[in-house]
Amino acid sequence: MRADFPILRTLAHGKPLVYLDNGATTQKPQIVIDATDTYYSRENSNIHRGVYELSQLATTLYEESRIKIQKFINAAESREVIYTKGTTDSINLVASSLGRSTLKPGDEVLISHMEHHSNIVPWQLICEQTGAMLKVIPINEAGELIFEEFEKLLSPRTKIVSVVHVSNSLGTINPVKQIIDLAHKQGAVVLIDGAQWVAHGPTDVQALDCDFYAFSGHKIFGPTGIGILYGKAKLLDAMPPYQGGGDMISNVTFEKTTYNDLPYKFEAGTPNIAGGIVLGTAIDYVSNIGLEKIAAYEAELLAYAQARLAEIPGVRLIGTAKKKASVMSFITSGVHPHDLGVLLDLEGIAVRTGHHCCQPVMDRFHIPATARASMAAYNTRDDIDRFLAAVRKVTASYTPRPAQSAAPSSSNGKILFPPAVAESPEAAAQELLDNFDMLGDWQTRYQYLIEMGGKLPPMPKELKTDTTRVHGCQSVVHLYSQRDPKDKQVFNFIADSDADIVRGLIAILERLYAGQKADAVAKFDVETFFKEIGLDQHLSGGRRNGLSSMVSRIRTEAAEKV
Ligand code: C6P
Repeated sequence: MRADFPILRTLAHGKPLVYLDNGATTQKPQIVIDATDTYYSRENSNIHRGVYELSQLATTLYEESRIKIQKFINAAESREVIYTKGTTDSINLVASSLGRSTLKPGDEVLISHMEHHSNIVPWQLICEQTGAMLKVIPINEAGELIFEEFEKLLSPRTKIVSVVHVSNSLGTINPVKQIIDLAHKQGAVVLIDGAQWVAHGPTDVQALDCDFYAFSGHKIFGPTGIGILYGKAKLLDAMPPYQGGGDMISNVTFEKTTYNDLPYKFEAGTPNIAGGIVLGTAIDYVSNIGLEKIAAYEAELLAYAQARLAEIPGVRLIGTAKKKASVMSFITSGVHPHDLGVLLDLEGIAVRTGHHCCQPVMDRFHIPATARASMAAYNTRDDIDRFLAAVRKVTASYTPRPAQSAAPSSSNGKILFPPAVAESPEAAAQELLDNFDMLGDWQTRYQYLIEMGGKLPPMPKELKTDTTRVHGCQSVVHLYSQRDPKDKQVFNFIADSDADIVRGLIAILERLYAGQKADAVAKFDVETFFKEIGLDQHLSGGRRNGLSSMVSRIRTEAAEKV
């Protein structure tokens, strides 16, 4: 199977790529890449509209793909398969159409504590609009849904139950069949978020008897921007359209519009035609391998990986459910997950770090983030061994920031602001550029950043408030500033973060700006500096945004504080 995925033969930081971020998106086999090429080279045209041959070809391929997907999830009819942009879009469709048209004050929508934001926020929006109430099924320390609490929360007021099949942040496989059966006894309809399941085991929506099932193409070896909402025809037929536009209508006059039949009623506008067709190719690919086989293989790989990961000193697994899919979320005692992610990347290993769009899960475990290795059928024991070796190496060699050895930034209640390191931000920038030039490759530069972060004096706890919090950063960042009492032109600041790599960036900002005149802060062209030093290219998008948020906070405070 590995041979089918060209990207798995590429290098990351000069080392063979070990891709363990399949929960975010899976890689694509050559057959899927080729199908996209074929579509745009030979089959492209709009569907359901043209009388000419090419349009009919594209329409046929698109509708044949729908049938493949119908068979793949064992839906009773192909009109129960709605093309969407992805899981998020599918859930929003149900919340907006069914939720808005049926929910009333006093009704309840039941979700679980382990939901992805895309199965929380759409329901919050609809509950706000309809007066219905959102209720949450709690989870235990292992990250399993507490079934007795679910039973207690279920009542005739429960109109919709929307739960995840497999948690993306914990790996828990939920007992969805039991959930569906119990919810049906109370007359509730049930949506299952299958984003993290479909590529990892067989799906049979009729056997499950779920009312809706949502998933994304890109997590099952297919393209991004395409997903599926399965819905029982009886329910979909009764639901009002969610979006208006071309293709979803039967007849339009200014007085009255009538709507198309299923599935088109929910597919307004020109869809992702290539995506729909190529998703069919991805489904063929995975079906030919066999989902039962994939499930068995991944279970074995997880058992191998998880037991060994848990043995590494300082590692704590978050999510230890008895029934788990191939996802390992973990934290380590010394290294912030964001720093760990950067250091693993330097070893050629791609994992995701952060809250995984599950902030309530992080809050439940009182942690800001985890590192997450999520496996797919093409991962091997060799991948796992390299990942484990890298985690061992990073955690063993990482020197946790010794709070005492760094100079405190407060003494006897007086804040010790760092002084200017050069006569102007431009001069400080030149020194930094010279330093970075000497460091050579980005591996060394990252290490240097992390070391700089380690040396940054910690910010006094009492200054870490909501007012000093800088929003827009992936990690927690606080920034406190003041004009120098002796020279009101001088801008002083300190900042801190829970991730050393971000502290390294703060150290750079301190060298540039701290102790400089406020007007020099305003004038300094930091964007050009970031380009020259290479930070614009070598930081991830999220971290670049975080850096921009810190810079704009510094500029604003330098301009405002007198
Ligand atoms: N989780 C992850 O790294 P979209 O973005 O619409 O394709 O899928 C949203 C979604 C919904 N439910 C679950 C359980 C999910 O895991 C995801 C996507 C990715 O975990 C990206 S945040």
